[in-house]
Amino acid sequence: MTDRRRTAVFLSLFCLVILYSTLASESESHQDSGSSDNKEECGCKQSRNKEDKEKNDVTESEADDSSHTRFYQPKTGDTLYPRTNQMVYIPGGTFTMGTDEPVFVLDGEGPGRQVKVDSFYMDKYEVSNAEFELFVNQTGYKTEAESFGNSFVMENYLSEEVKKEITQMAAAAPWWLPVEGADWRHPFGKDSGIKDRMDHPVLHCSWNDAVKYCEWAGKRLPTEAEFEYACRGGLENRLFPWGNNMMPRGEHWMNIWQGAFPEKNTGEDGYEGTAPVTSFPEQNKFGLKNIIGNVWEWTQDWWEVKHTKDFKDNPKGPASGTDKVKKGGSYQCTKLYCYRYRCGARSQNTPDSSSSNLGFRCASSELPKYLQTDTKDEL
Ligand SMILES: [Ca+2]
Ligand SMILES: [Ca+2]
Repeated sequence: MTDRRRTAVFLSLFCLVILYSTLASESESHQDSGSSDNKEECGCKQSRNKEDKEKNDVTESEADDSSHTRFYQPKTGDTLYPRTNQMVYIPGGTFTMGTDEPVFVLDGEGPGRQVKVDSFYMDKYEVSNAEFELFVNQTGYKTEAESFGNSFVMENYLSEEVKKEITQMAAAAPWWLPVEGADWRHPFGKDSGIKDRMDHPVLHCSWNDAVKYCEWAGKRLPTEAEFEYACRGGLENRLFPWGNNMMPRGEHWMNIWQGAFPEKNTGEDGYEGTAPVTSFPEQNKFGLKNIIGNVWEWTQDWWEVKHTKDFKDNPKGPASGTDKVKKGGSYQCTKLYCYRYRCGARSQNTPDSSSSNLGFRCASSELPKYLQTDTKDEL
């Protein structure tokens, strides 16, 4: 147990303007091509167990095209909160997974390779506290963070009282702290709660917890290929689900970090922490929300970084490993630190690890009966 819980870290005057712009661009490109090592600086790799290319060809208008979206509304039943367990239909196809222009080479973002994915269903939203509470109330499930008695939280979100009790930290990412009593009901330590954040994504769920929840919901975790296919929304070689412009029409379409990380989060996108799972526009034609940003999301696959360009049919990743793949980046990611709120980006954690910026959503090959409009089944 001790070993498993090891804390594992951006015309002369005219010519001058052009020259400056070029230098700035090269500087930015140099920063982007930095090593994978700065992932710890947003906590992307941190776990309990171990310590641009923005092009002008904006295609965000396609994100308004919801004609391909088939939306499934569950029965509401006697729940205290509006249900957010709806699924959308993702028609199968072949796409370019990964990229030949990796930002973080050591993450295994490349090469771009042709991958076929069968049609499937995907949760429209990240799993919320309200949905997870239904699961716990029905099953009595205890999460791994609750069993361990602690989980990782970024220092900025802790009260002074909680910070006083911290006795250890990870050298590579000192702003990530193992907090006693942090779990899904107490996301920022024992003096915090979820009463006012029932529509926010559930936090501090390990991969193992996520699997149990999805099983209860008659679903499963998406494979990495399914997640990336759903994220890309039918667009080829784009950074974001809607295209390459980080702020389409000058608007924020995802919950990330604005300001100098980790000192200052200006919250210009409306949220310094997590956002409700229903917030922000649908990010692509599949109707998915927060598929990038807000919280990282677990996938089924074991982590590996070496990929071939060989065609793959519904890949499920390696047969075994030590870490699981997570996708989408989080509210703690900035471009200079953890530029991983891109569909082709990826990171990893051990399956028993949990933190305050990691959640999940479920997928399914078949639509659960209780989500079908012609049934009275409820969940
Ligand atoms: Ca934000
Ligand atoms: Ca997300």
